Amino acid sequence: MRASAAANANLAIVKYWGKRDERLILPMHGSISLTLRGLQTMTTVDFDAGLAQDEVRVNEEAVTGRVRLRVEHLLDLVRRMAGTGYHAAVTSENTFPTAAGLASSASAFAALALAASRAAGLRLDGPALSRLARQGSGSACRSVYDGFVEWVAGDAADGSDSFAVRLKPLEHWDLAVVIAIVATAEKTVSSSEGMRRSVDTSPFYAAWRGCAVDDLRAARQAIEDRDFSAFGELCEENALRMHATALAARPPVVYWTPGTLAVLRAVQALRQGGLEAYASMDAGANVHLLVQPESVDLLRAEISRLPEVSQVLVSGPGPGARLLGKA
Ligand code: 2P0
Repeated sequence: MRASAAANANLAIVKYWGKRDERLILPMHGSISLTLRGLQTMTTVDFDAGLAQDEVRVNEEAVTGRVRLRVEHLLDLVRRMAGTGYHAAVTSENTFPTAAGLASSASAFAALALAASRAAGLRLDGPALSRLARQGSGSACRSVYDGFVEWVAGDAADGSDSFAVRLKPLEHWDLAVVIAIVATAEKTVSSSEGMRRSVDTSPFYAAWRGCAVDDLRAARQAIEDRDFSAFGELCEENALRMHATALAARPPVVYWTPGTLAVLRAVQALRQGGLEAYASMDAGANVHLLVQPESVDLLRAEISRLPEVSQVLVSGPGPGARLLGKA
């Protein structure tokens, strides 16, 4: 009862920010993302009658606390579906560049959902796999698919209609994502806490939710048309509005560092000079830059020059969750 799977991180273009149900991880609104090439988690799950409890190791270290509880919760869901009581040994490795501060719960829980369900003998279809991954971490439901992906919020109380669908495969549009690393420390406010505070206390939350719904329609159209200017502008605006909503919470949720602003300013200046690139920040300080492939080298050189930037990575549309073979 053993299987291995891999999945990749994703960059939200229309961001998921706020839950309507914390236990089932149901979002307030839909979101759209791009699955990212190269930023990958590989996970092996082994259900073993000889284990007295679940064992979870990430990058060769035993995992404790909140992450471990979430992994156990996902394993419990799989055990219930498969009708087994066995505990599991889970080993997971990220191929993210070390110390880049980019660990992703999306790639981790998408890979875990696929490996655990297969190891338990289940063959879940796309929606069922995406629903399972969602219950580990919301954004993981999108990493089940390659390319351009939408998490449909759904409205059922049990979450049965809240899962991701693929809008377009990765071959649809050859975009590049340049990632500027400006901070490698763990963030002080988890995204779950940041969302909770934003929903409960930010006076801008209702406006954010309205923007997100409008942005979904515009993003689908920009993807369909491969309209880079429309897509990039929307991506940057959506990210800034999410952060504005979080900044207005009580106490405020501040993910940016001086390096974040340095990159934002540089991108604005480059745009004025004719290099079209657009910025996006998730619940952290690092900046993802959308750019067309022909401009990657120039953008990379310009961003690498900033003293606040410790590392620059280049990615683009990447694959969905996949099995690595059943041992
Ligand atoms: C997103 N983020 O759409 C948004 C944008 C961060 C900013 O999804 O609590 O780790 O596990 O559902 O998925 C990060 O939050 O949160 C996230 P949980 P998750 O990608």
